[in-house]
Amino acid sequence: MAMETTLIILKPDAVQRGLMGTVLARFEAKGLTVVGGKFQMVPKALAEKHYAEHAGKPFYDGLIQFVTSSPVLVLAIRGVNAIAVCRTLIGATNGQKADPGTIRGDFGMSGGYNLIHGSDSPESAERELALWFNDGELVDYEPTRQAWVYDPSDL
Ligand code: D4T
Repeated sequence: MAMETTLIILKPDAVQRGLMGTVLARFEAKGLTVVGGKFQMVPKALAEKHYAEHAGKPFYDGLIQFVTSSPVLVLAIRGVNAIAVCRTLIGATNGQKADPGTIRGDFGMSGGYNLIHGSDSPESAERELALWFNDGELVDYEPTRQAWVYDPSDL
């Protein structure tokens, strides 16, 4: 099993709705580790690079407007299979369809204002972490609780 790092963004609606702590608590309670974080406005060029695969789609312009409209909390989160585990915690794209118990299922009612982004593959995680974090900004450390999160054979 692979120790992975994934890129998570708490989007403007999560920040404006005061859900940063609630959402971050879910990742921490799961046993995942925050290894990077920054609170920022998103430059338009960065939003366009991040969402390049959606350029030209009907929702693209609104998506760029939304993510650049208000601050976001950008996180790098690490754990065994963290990319898939975080996607499971996040839930389906549209909050109305996302399962209860997921972040979008519990807090969201929209497809566009869907609270949170999580990398969808190892390739996306590598690309997105390099986009949002500079060299040296991720902190390599092992939380003391890790010994009680994983069976040694998981690692
Ligand atoms: P992200 O990438 O933000 O983690 O979301 P998803 O992985 O769940 O969804 P996605 O890549 O298909 O969409 C990216 C982003 O675009 C918004 N969106 C998407 C939208 O506003 N309308 C739409 O119809 C779709 C498909 C929401 C997330």
